[in-house]
Amino acid sequence: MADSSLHKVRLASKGKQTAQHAKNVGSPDLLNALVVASYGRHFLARDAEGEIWQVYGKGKRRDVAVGDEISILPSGDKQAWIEEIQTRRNLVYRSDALKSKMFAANLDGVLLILAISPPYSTELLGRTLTACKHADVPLTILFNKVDILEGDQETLDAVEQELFEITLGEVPTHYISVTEHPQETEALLRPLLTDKRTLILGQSGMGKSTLINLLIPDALAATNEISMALNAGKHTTTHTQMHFGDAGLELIDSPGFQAFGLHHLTEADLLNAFSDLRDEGNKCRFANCQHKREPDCAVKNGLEDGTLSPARYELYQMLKAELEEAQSQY
Ligand SMILES: Nc1nc2c(ncn2[C@@H]2O[C@H](COP(=O)(O)OP(=O)(O)OP(=O)(O)O)[C@@H](O)[C@H]2O)c(=O)[nH]1
Ligand SMILES: [Mg+2]
Ligand SMILES: [Zn+2]
Repeated sequence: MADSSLHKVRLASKGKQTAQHAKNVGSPDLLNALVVASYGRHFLARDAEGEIWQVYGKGKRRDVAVGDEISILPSGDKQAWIEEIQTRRNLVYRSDALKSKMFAANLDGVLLILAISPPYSTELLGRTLTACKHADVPLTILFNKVDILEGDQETLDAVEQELFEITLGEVPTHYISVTEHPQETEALLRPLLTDKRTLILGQSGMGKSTLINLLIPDALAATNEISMALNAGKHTTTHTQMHFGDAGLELIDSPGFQAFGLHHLTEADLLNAFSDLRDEGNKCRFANCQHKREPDCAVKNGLEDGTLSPARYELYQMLKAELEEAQSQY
């Protein structure tokens, strides 16, 4: 049986954040606020009274993510400067060409939405596994649009097999149809998401916004209002935004083209997410074995005798090559 470390997630840090509910005692002019939307250069933040501020940072204070707790200094009509960013309990990055940029912080979980159409990417799955492992955030997979596969048990079985293989069966995976079975979807997800802050991730068209609108009916109106104001069109999400529902439900919608950035990881970090390969690799004859053509390679042997997953091996080699490429640029 493979290492189950993917599942060992830190639970101690869960629970409500209360910092933003109090006025900043040290400096009477400062307000505590929560970053609820990111437009790249500027951000929206919500204060304890629920007022929304357009906030800007200078220098390092420009590096904020949705979910950050910040102190703001009002500068005018609902505009404010970011004065301080509170320590984060976790942070995930998105990638932008060769750089990783801050994406979302202080998360209780990530929900990755996959579907058969448009076809899901195992690469995004591999990245998400690695990023969640590194940030110590629990991951759940939702395979959406099962209605499309009605009567095609063979494809559904193949999908289940592939997802199980890549996740080593250690990531809770649910098969749903948001549009055709909304009640079942809601009954499944409400208990999982209540009183939690969850980043919803997935390629464009997987159904992220549809799901958020099912769980938080006001979300659509709010999103459309902002999209119209920015002339960005209605159906595709163009920025990262947090939506608030009943019972402490917080869902972060994000544009589908975002991939998790992993350029900040070291090779050891990557191996932590592929601990099955790391553990087997420790048995290779050469300490620096690349698991390609070396003799007495325990990884190659494991792939041949079926104890290791070829799909995971390929993902690992791809991400490793990418890290090496990124590191050679600095
Ligand atoms: N057949 C089927 N279609 C669905 C289901 N869920 C969502 N869709 C459709 O998939 C399309 C894309 O849904 P969105 O919610 O906009 O997808 P998204 O993931 O937010 O996409 P981006 O904002 O571009 O990242 C819409 O036309 C939805 O109606 C489902 O369960 N079954
Ligand atoms: Mg969307
Ligand atoms: Zn080897």
